[in-house]
Amino acid sequence: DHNEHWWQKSVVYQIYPRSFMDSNGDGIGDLQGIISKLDYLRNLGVDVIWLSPFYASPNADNGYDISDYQKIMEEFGTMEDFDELLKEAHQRNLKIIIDMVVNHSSDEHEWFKKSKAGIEPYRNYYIWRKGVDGKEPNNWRSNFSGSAWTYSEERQEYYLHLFHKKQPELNWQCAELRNEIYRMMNWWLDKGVDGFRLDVINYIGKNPEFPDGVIGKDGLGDFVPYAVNLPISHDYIKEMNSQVWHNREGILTVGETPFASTDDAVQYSCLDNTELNMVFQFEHMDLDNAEDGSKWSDRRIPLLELKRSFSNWQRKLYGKAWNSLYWCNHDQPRVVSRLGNDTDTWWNKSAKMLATCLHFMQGTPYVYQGEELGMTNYPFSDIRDFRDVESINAYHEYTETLHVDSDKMISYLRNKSRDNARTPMQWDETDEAGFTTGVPWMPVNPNYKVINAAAQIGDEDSVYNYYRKLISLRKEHPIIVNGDFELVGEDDADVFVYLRHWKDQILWVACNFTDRMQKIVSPSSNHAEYRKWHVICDNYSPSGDAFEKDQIELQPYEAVAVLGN
Ligand code: TEU
Ligand code: CA
Repeated sequence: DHNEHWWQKSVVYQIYPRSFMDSNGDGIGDLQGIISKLDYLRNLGVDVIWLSPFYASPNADNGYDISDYQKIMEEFGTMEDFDELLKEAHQRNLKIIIDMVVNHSSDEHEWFKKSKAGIEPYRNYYIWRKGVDGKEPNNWRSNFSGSAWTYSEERQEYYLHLFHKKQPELNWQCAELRNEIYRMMNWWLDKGVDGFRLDVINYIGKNPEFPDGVIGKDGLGDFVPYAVNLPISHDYIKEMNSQVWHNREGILTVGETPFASTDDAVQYSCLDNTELNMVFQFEHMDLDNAEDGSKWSDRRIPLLELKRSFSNWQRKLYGKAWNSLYWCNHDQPRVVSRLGNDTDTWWNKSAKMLATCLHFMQGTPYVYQGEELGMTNYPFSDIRDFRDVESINAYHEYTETLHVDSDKMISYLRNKSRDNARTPMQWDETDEAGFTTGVPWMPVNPNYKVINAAAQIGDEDSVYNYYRKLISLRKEHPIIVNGDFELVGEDDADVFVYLRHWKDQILWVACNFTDRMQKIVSPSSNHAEYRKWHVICDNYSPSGDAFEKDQIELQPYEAVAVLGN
């Protein structure tokens, strides 16, 4: 009655190579560094590795600006290193999916240089427009601040870039370009990679009229209605599916889709397998945005809104499409700081609680490097501490143009900056957390002597071993993969409780998001039809206990999962 796919039962681990492990002391993580940690990942129990970009790049956006899709970034190693990584991973039963950034390339890609020079067929590979009255073709704002158009003296036209000006948008209307991309993707699959994470894949189709967008506080306009989730993007994705992986076995595809609604996602990740296997949606990650929708704020996500959002996604996709589950990636602050409590007292418990809350929902869980150790946000205090172009540009725009107080802006960045995710992985308590023998490209979080892998692997009570347990429970209980979802107590602003049902089983999950005790009603009192209840996971006790009480008191940040049948 159900047809499970391997990727529905899998857990994916994301590696941001620059910050994972440095093998040669230059302060930059690399492919040999990753190879040296494959046994660590095997032990954690994950099935798939997602590698953030490792291709040739001038690094305006840490590799999300690719200058050659078939070359390895020199700092990361060689193609031989990549082949070795793939082989070593496969020997350990780990699959590798690679990050495909094909909405844009680097301006240093040969295609762009030739396009700029007007050479066929490249002329039309990017989105070029004449200016209007000596100004930009329209009012669109780039995601990294300022206009989304930059003028080329050489071509005497503007090109579109929804991100950095060194990330020109590729023109998906151009069939030669599309075929060139499919050829390149097939080349990687022929090499043996197991699939793709597709960067902003819902941005590839643009409205050819390029209308002005609604103006915000910076005087620039919003491109989203004209460049995100357009119907034509579905056509391109369907074409990519049929040209690249449709006739291959064992491939996993996940599309990064900011601003996707549940309806959009039902199309992108429909179980009919004509587009992608799953998406990364952003709704739950955008709940702490400022009032005007912009990213920069010092707010926290209200639990009621978080519950409403998850519940909506769990229910709308059920039986139709597939979602990914994530708290963290290289663009997001650390979840234990964001939604938990990273003080010494509650750090361990709240990191486990958040993991529990996410991992018992339906979808494919993603673990971002260091999340399994409960790594925290960085104590940023000065703009010079930041490396990320998004943060640095936003700081200048907010303090210089919008006249936001600089301390205020630093507090926004401390809350939301992508650099929180990019500090080096904390391997052990030696200098630079064992990440490098040299000077790391970005400072190590000063808490590495307490929070590190070496300290956690042998400690039964560690966040790491709790993640191991969650990952193995998913393999043990099909209800976690297949069950439907019911939110319990939607108006409770302190505790997140939900039920999953599957065949003759029920799974009850309760998570206390506060540092206070919380009284709640036990599932056994409302669901007498199930006779036997037992705890399969609890961050306060080793579990296995029978479970019959009517009223339960959850400890601060307690999370408990109970199976009934
Ligand atoms: O991210 C897409 C994206 O929209 C992000 O810029 C996101 O909005 C932002 O990080 C949150 O403020 C992808 C990649 O994941 C990101 O690292 C790249 O910078 C971006 O695309 C451009 O390639
Ligand atoms: Ca290195």
